[in-house]
Amino acid sequence: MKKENTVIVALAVLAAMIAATWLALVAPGMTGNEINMPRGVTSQSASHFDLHMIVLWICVVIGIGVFTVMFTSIVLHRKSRGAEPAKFSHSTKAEIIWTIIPVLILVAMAVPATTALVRMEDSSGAEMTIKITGFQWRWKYEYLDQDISFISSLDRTSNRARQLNSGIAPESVDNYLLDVDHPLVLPTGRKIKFLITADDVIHSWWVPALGWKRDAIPGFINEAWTNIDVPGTYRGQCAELCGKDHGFMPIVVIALPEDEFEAWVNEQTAGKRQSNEQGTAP
Ligand SMILES: [Cu+2]
Repeated sequence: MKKENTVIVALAVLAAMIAATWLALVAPGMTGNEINMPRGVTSQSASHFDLHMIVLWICVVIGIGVFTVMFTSIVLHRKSRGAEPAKFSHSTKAEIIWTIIPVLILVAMAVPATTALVRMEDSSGAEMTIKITGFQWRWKYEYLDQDISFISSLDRTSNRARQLNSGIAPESVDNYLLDVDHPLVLPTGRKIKFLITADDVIHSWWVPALGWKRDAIPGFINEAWTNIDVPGTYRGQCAELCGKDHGFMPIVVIALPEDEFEAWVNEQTAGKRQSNEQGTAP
């Protein structure tokens, strides 16, 4: 086998691998058909995205290297070209190399991963706390510092449209199955701690833009936190199969700037104060 041939085939395979990777990972982003995970709107989601990209590119480089060697070998050292297989069965040197290199790669990836994980678990210094309880098939939100609580269920329009023979085309409903009657309203720029639990079966509270999901387990309280950077409406769903209406318990988070959030809190508590003064239940 001529050495130049090996180099030419290896370069051709390498170019094909890089082109395929570019088409799969980079090109979709340029055409707006991104297949990557979203960057989210919190510092946590940004660090998870960066971590994901670091690991992805490490895997891509390894994949390109491995497939280049593999396809080059398949093409150049095939039986029809008269290639003779090597006769050795063990190589201590090769075994040491293919053990040490992956270990080093794994250790290098574990450092940023562990840092992100430790940060994710650290809800200290939170400025407000919200208790989230999953029910079949709705969410209850309790603002422990503001004395506000409400149940958030699938919005009426989606709920009507989803009924058998409703006569309402799901396509005609805005945010079909992704809207709720009472969204969770949160302030931006504030560290918010969540206490997540469930009342009946296991649910999972998941809003992709926040960068994490947490199981809601009866009898357990799971902690999580967020600090939203960008005001907006963020949607999510229950992410743990929890029964027949699992697909009908969406989550909507509305992130408001600090002053608008305070106004919302005042509005909620004013209604409560008024009904207390009138001697009626809130
Ligand atoms: Cu569920």
